[in-house]
Amino acid sequence: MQKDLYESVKRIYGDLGVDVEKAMAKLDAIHLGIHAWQGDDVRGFEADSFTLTGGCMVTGNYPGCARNADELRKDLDFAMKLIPGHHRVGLQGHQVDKMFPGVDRDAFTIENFRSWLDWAKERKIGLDIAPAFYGHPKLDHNLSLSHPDPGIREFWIDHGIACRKIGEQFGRELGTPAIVNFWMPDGFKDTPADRFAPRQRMMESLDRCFAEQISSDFERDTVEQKLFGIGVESCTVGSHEFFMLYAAKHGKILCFDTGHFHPTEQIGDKLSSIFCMMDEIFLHVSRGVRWDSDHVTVVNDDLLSLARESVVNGFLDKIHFGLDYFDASINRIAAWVIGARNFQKALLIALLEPDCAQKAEKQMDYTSRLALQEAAKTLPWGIIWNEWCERKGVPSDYAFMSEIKRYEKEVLSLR
Ligand code: RNT
Ligand code: ZN
Repeated sequence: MQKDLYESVKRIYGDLGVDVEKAMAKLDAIHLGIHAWQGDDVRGFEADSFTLTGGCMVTGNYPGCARNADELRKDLDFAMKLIPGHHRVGLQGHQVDKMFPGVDRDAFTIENFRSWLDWAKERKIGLDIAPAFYGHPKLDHNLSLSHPDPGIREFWIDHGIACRKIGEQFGRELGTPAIVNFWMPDGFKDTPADRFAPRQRMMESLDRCFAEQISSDFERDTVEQKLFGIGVESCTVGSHEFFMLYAAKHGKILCFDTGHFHPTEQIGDKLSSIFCMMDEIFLHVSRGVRWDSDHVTVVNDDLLSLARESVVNGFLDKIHFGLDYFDASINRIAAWVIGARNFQKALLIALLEPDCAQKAEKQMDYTSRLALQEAAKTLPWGIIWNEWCERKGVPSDYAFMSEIKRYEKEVLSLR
């Protein structure tokens, strides 16, 4: 049945000049960065477990949260069996698998992350890491790298440096450079009297974090902007302008979190501007809902436009795709799987787009362009998606939940 459907749909696309085999091969080559922090509610595994701060919030109390790095790896292994393709894993700087007495985040080394490295090596996957500038008592008045107290800044600068070195080691041993993503929650609930001084301090602190040159063969620094967070409504120190210019000036990679802009802003629209002047970006693929930036991605217009702009303009090899959302009100493994597969679907839809609307546009025939853009919406891409899942040996959209339910019963519910 699926085979017959596939052959017919292949012909439908073929008539429109679309090679479905090529589209699937391109999708094969896209490696997502699966964000480990969906599995532990961004708690990390330090000796003291601090509450999540910094304007991020994980709501929900679904049973089965990973309580240590072993459980988290087990969950990731399971989730990755249900996500077609070969992917990387992104860690937060407090998702250690080992703590040493008296060693805090400012002095973490690869020894705190050794079994992550062994795990990744065995599976031949890349690892990324992001310093965790939140969920720790040293985040004071919601300020880290921009704090007026040099002692507090020092602690966080050292954490940034520590994560870069851990990333370098990941890159060296895994043969693929680690992305080390800098996002700081620094900001103000109410109107600050001085917006300039914190930004200057943040800039100086970042310069210190990045002072040591690390080969880009092993480690890549990315900087992530944000508009606002919960409790940080009036001013974020690391705003979009701040980080866009910082990245451009210092040759860093800009990270766009798709939930970090005004709700009506389309991130897809930004890519073609950025790539006129930059060569590479990192994406935190997420879904903003009103004031919150971190919902599980669904196939909505924002996601479709982001995927389309990445594919149609030929930007795929310039973008590192990472996921970033956390929901504790549903099964956490399902959250990973649903969100990752949704982004892959959006990419596939883009890879299957016929070029007739573009041709109409070149003729200045905007009426036909609109008709053809709408026509593309009813193309039977779902059949190609099912075919790809089957070829990759993963269950279809209607089948993966039963596997997750089984794991929930056998593993998660016993935690
Ligand atoms: C927060 C940023 C950041 C975090 C992670 C947990 O709004 O998006 O990337 O999600 O550091
Ligand atoms: Zn993010």
